[in-house]
Amino acid sequence: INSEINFRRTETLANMCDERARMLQDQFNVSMNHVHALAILVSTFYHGKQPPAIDQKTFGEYTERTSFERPLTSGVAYALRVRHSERENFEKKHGFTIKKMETEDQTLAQDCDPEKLDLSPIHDEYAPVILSQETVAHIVSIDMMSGTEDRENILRARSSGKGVLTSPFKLLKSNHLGVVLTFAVYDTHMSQDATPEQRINATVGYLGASYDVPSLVDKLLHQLASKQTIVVNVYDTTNISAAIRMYGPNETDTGLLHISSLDFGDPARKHEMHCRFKNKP
Ligand code: WA2
Repeated sequence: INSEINFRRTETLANMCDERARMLQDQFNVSMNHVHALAILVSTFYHGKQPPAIDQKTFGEYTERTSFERPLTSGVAYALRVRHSERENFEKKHGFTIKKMETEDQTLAQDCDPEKLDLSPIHDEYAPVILSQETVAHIVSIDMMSGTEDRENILRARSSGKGVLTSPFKLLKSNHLGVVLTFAVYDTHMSQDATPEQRINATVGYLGASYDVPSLVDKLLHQLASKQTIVVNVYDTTNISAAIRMYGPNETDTGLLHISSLDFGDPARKHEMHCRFKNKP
């Protein structure tokens, strides 16, 4: 009888965990498709029209009104590719200087001389944000290539033509770990078999979405009944020997554990969901 009970418990935990993992994965996939569609929108109406048919006001309104289509995202933004030779013209035209991304410590330290410190130093090229959803308005004018994770994402997105994900990192103006999803925008339609070099040359900008993982996964799990029965953790397991906890409490319990796989659509990143019962039998 005991082994029968244990068998049922194991099965229940597996079902609950798999259901939650599938929900999270599906919602992520849905929002990824809509971010992809936004990249095509920018390509069509910003780059495809002269002058551009989208400005900050239009982009802000449209992305706010369609945010229901991008569950789990905290905001979307568009960064333009700017060569160093174009920097002066760009800054004049847009009426702002290209800023570099700062860590919190730097932001606190720069109180003495804010103007100078946040200017982006000279590089071959930049990716300043020019359009944003209201929720991430604080990244407008910041060079996304000046942040390690954002830069890596931009380079991988433009050479692959695919949606790519960062590893978890602390997003600007957020106290949580999050991830950023990036799609490159090209100046011509790219065929499926375009080479990385052709893609890099045709790149005109980057459409990205940020995911504040803890608050958004919380929201998702709260929709389910019996939330009180199990403890859920989400990990980035890309580096197996150094998994990063993206969601949930420190795992101290040694009881029954079920691991469900999670596929967020970027083959370069691996994720897992770990579930445990809250109470011992
Ligand atoms: N968006 C929001 N908060 C952030 C962030 C980000 N990146 N990086 C750090 N905190 C415009 O890939 C292009 C969005 C980057 C896209």
